[in-house]
This record gives sequence, C-alpha cells and structure tokens, in this order.
Amino acid sequence: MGPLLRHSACPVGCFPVAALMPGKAPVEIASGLSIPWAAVAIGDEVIVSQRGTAEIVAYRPGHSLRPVGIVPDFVARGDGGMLGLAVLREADIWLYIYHSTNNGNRIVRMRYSEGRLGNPQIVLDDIPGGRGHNGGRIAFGPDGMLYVTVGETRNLDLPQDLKSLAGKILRMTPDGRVPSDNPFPGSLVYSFGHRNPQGLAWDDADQLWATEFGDDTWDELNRIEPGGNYGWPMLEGRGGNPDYIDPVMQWGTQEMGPSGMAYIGGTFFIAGLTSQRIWAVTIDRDGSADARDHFVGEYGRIRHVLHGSDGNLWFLTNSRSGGNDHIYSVPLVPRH
Ligand SMILES: [Ca+2]
Repeated sequence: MGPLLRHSACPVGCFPVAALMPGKAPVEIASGLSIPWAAVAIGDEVIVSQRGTAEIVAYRPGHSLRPVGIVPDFVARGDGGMLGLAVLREADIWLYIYHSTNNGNRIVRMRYSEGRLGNPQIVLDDIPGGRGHNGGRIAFGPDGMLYVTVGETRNLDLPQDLKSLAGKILRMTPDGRVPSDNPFPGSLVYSFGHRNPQGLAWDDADQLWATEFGDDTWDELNRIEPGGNYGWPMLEGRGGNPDYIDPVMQWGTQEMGPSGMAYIGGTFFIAGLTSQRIWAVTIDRDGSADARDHFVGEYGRIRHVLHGSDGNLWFLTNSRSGGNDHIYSVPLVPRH
C-alpha cells in the first residue's frame, strides 16, 4: 500500500512517528453544495448533510448530486440545522443524523436501502440547542458506541451541570441508551466542561480526541478521558488547574476555529473553519506536538475533513452565504 503505513502494532499510549500531510492540487469531487456539514461513505456513495436544509443528498463519483430523503421536524437556526452524520452497518445500514428541531436538537436514524432513506427513528430527543454553540458532530467509536458533541448553547451554567447534556460529549448505545460502563451511572455524559466541540477522532490506541471552539482566546485539541472535566467556562485553554484537564494543544482562535477532525495514518487532520486552513497534527509519546497548517485561505472556511473512499483526505468547504460549496479530495503524502 505504498508509504502510508498504519502503525497497527503501536501499543497503548504510543504514537506513530510517521506523519502525513496533504499533497498538492486537491481535486473537486462535488460542487453546488450549500454549507455541507458532514459526509459519510456508504458503498460507493458519499452521503452529505447541508446545514440549512432538511434534504440529505448523495454523491457518486462521475454523477451529479442526488437527493436521498427528507428529515422531518427539521429547523435551521443559527449555527444549528442539519449537522452530524454517522453510519451503523448491521443487517441493515442506518444513517444517524444530528439535527435541530423546534425544541432543541435531536438524533434520528433512518434505514438506508436501495438508495433511499426510510422513516426516522428517534435515538435521542431534546438535546439542548439554541441559536449558537449547538455542537453536532456524531461518530461511532471503536467500542461500537455513538459519541456526540453537544455545545453549551451559550448558557454558561450548563457545561459544569452534570444534569444537563449541554457542553458535553455524550456516549450512548446505538439505540440511545446509557451504556452500563459510562463514567456517571445512568447518564449519557462522557466528559464535561466543554464549550462548542465539533470534532471527534480516535487514534491507533482507540483513544478519543475532540476539537473545541474556544471563546475569543484559545481553541483546543483535547484528549478525552471518561468523566473528565475540560474546564469551561472557568478556563479557556490551558490553566494548570488540577481540577480540570488541559488541552493537549491550543491555538489562538484566529489560527484555528476547529470544526471536524479525522485521524489518518498517525496524523490528526483538523478543519480550520475560522482560520480557512487544514491543520495536520502529530503528537509524540512524550506529549510534544507538531502542528502544520496547509492551504491557508485557498479554499475559504473548511467545515469538515474525513478519510475519503479513495483513500485521500476529503474536505468540505463552508462559505458564509452557502450555495457554492465543494468537497475536495487530496492525496496524503509522508511529511517532509
Ligand atoms: Ca477546555
């Protein structure tokens, strides 16, 4: 498979020394999108959510975008709307969708069959939502559980309130129940003290990491521990307070503004939304990090990155006004 080796033998706590970076010349693979927020591969298709619309679309290489279904009870509101996607492959294929409603945010799942979405089943309803800081990234972990980022909805009382799902990362079974081994018995809360996390990725040791929009000073990359308190709103960025877990990396908000994240071949790729770039980050076993930015300003705001079905890094652009957004594919090459 060429030089892009995955270090599957890396023990717990160890990080590969190999690192990847985007090559030159991204190729546009989909266009005419309006604020695409998430994308997942199903078969030879890519399913895409767009923040302002109830319609889910599919892209297949060489074909135009195709609608595959409508999500009912959808409301576009502020930075909410049609947000995260995840796929569960059982006997059936289920598309999981995090979206806004009149009452907050909701996760539904819809069976994907013969190129169409079936009727929704509610996985989790009444997730706190608002005009801002809705979180919205969802992903299945290597343990088969669904992880969800929920923003604090601009209510600073909620991130430290374990009875609220706002300002949290949640962990649930595929049908929305509390796993018996969650850190707080009877609660979906996996970690707390978050502001507006929108990126989730697992490394080679199955360790969860999350990106988080800071307020006006520090954006964060956090190593997520079950039951961990990540400090918001008492702290933004590193504080050195033993009561809170400091980010492994932090960036000034103009240099980052992180939304989606992917972990590929030993490297974290982070979509710099505010900063209009892609960050490639490696973290050595001693905790020292190497972070390099790519495509600064070349493609505008970038909402999400993922490991594409062609093996490349895919990224989703996010224009301010919507209507002219793209998905690009770029090969990954060894860092030099
Ligand atoms: Ca923090």
